[in-house]
Amino acid sequence: MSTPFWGPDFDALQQQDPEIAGVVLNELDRLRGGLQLIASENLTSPAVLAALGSTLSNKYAEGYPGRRYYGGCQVVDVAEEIGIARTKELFGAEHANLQPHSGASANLAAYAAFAKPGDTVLAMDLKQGGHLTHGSKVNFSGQWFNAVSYTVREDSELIDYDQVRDLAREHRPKIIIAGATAYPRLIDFKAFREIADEVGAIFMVDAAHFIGLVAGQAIPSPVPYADVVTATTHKVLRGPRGGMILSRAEHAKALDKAVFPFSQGGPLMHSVAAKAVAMKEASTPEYQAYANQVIANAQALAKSLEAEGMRAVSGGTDTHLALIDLRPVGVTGSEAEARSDAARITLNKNAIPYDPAPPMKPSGIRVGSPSVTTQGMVEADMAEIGRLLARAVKAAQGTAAGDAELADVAEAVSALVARAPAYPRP
Ligand code: DSN
Repeated sequence: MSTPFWGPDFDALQQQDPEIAGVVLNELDRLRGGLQLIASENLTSPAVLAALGSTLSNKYAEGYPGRRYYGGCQVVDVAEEIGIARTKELFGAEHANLQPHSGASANLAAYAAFAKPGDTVLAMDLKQGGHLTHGSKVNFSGQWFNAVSYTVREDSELIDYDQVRDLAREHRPKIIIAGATAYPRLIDFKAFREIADEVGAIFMVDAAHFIGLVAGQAIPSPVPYADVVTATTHKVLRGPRGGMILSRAEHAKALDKAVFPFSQGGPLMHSVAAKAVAMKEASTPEYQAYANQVIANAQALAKSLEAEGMRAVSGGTDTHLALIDLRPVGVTGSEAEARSDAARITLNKNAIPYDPAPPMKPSGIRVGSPSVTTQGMVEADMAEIGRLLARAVKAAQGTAAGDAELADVAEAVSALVARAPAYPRP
């Protein structure tokens, strides 16, 4: 290496643009000063951040390694080749594409590879834990495709596989999608595969939420069952914000073409390189221990909230997130989100299955353990977080007593995060 590293230079940013430098510092302070319980977020490593903040951001590299539409790609090719090899190895996948800019872009490409506008797709209802790209009417998936939705059972709040089979037989979808954003339980990929085979559908798994748990071998993998697995790289997996696609070799060409040139132009090579770094990190025994701890922590948090009178949807969790029904404590999800925010606990309001309340004032919250587990928290910390969160949720914000309680909880949160800080100071 003859050239010195020319990476993130925070002094230069502070000198040239103090306003944006201030935003960057304020966000770091926010992360350090509170608890991040948003199930889809995590705290990436300094190594991932270094790759993201590198000159690889400059390079146009439309195409794929060795087959680019620009000169000068010989260096970034190496990053993508390493990233693809690591990803295939980590997930035992025959093919990997690291270029999707996001999970939504990965899903768009997967649809494009296997279906034409007007075709039928079968996926989980957004209101019951699915995703916008699983057929919502406000999204391309619901406008360009005939989207049919399956639900969870009202009694168990688990996916109704009998209903999935019935709908598949009735509608003969081109693609059947498994995967969700607010489903706390394991998904039976074998059952989905059998249904897809019976009706001749492509089986796609949107593993964005749980792919990091698969990487850490903490839950079963969809890769042996699915034709295509789409995912994000920034959730439990703890990589840069972005998407990826895994598939069987037979679908490689169609998927690569659906990413570029069909739905994207130049890949974000700094992000592709950062994804490669994340795959290396996720291949270690330390990461496997992390993934298992993520689940143990989510379970401890759900238990603690239940002890405080709330209800965990489906009775608990097998993953990194829990969906909490707040009706037993008489608080809406929006109130809980605002109160938690005031107590420096960040989470999101969320609809629960068969929610009688409107989407902007749903009955629940979604909590997740990826970020706090990265900070080194364990079950005992999660029990404490549960107690603090319950105090915040129940505090009557806007009254003197409620606001004092929230200030008190915020102080306790500060003390807790001081013991296990995010991005500890050197
Ligand atoms: N918006 C993400 C989440 O929070 O689950 C999914 O894309």
